[in-house]
Amino acid sequence: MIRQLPIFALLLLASCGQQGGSDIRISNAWARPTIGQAPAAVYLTIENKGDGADRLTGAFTDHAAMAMVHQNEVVGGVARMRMAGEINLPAHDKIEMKPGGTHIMLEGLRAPLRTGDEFDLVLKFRGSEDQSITVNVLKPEGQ
Ligand SMILES: [Cu+2]
Repeated sequence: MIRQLPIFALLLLASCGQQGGSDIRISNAWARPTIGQAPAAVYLTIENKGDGADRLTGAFTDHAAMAMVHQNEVVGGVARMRMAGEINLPAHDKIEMKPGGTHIMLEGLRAPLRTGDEFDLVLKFRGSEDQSITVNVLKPEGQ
C-alpha cells in the first residue's frame, strides 16, 4: 500500500498538467531612485496569457533584505500602505502596478538605487515557476 502512494501522487500531478495552465509574462519593471535608507517601490506589468488563473504569492531580490507586495489605500484622508497578500491573476488578464496603487516594496536595500541602475527581481507564483525580471531605475518625470 505504502509503495503505491508515490505512483498515485505522480498521477495526480500528471492530471493537473492537463488542465489549462497559466502563462505568465512580466514586463516594464521599474523603480524610482532612492535616498539613504529609504525603501524602494517597484512597479511592473504581469500578464497571464494562459487559460488558467494564477496568483502572485511574493517576491525576492538579492538587492534588498525584504520584498513585499503592497497596496496603497487612503484611510481618513491619509495615504497608507498595507500588505496586499496574494494577487489574483485571472486567465487572459493583465495587472499593471503603478505609482499610487499596488507595488513591490523593497526594504533594507543593499545600496540606494540610482538612476540608470538595474537589478534582478524574482516573482513567485502559486501555479507556475519563479520568474526573474530586470528592474530599471528611472528618474521620475519632470525631475
Ligand atoms: Cu509599500
